[in-house]
Amino acid sequence: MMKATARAHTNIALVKYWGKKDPTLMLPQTDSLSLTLDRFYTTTSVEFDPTSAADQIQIDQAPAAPNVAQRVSQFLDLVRPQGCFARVASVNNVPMAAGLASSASAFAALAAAASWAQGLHPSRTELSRLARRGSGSATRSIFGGLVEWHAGHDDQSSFAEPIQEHVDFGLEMLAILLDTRQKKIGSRRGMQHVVATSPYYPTWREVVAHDMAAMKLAIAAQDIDQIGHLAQTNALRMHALNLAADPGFTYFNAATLKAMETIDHLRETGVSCYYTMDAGPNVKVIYDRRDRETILTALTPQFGADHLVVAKPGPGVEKLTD
Ligand code: 2P0
Repeated sequence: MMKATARAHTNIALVKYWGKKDPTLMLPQTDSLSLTLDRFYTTTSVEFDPTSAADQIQIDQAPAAPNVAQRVSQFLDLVRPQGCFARVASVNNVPMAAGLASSASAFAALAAAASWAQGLHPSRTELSRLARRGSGSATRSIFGGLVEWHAGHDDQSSFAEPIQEHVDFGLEMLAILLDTRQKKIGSRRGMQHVVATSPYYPTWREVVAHDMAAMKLAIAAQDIDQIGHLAQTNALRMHALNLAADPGFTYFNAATLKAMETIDHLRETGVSCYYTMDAGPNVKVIYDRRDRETILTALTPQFGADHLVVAKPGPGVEKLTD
């Protein structure tokens, strides 16, 4: 039976990946560092069928769009047994309309399921390198907790490894789900445009080198205030690259700016909380779990309880039994 099912959780970067140096091998310009979350994940089954004439790819119980199916098939070409097509069924567990659906959990789960379905036993480092070929951020979703992706210089040297797989202090993240109707520039296109046209790109590389070192020190010290401060500054500098591109663009909308202002204000009143944003308008809040109720109480009147999702550090990729 050439079938396996894998589950992988999404991750949010505290030091962002934003640019490739090799789009074919998917080598990033810089290292990055993330937190894997328990709340958002993808479950994917892969079954190789020697009698099948084409890949069949289902996402959330519907046939995948042609461009998505092509991306999955091209990824499977890296690992499939010679000339053998696959049935793929993938389900995303993310809150409705969250805009948090992530290629990170999707390609991490696909890399594992496609390998395990053939009876292969790759190391997690090998799985991380394989997941990278599907989507950069998937490199990190093979592991749980706090994870570092080494940029590397070739296929062999670009992989993630855990810094602290079981986070033993109070670090937590809360997603503020905002209006996701805004037309979005895909990450791949956004970062490529920034590398090509943003005059701040050389400075960004220096920023990341500094932030990686400082973030690892803050994690070792379990200093959530410093982790949050570094993550917020790093996120703002990533988004500054976009504003400074030619033409400039942004993932923020009015609600994003309002949420940023609310978090900054809450912090000024003495609650340690910080924000980070990715390739979309949603805002993620970084804080110590002991402040969770205070923060939820402060945010609920403005955003509504339905739009606030608490996430804890989550696990690495897992094999599910069918
Ligand atoms: C990150 N993001 O480090 C950054 C921060 C979004 C903003 O990685 O082209 O879907 O597949 O490598 O991984 C999102 O980009 O892009 C991302 P590809 P990916 O999490």
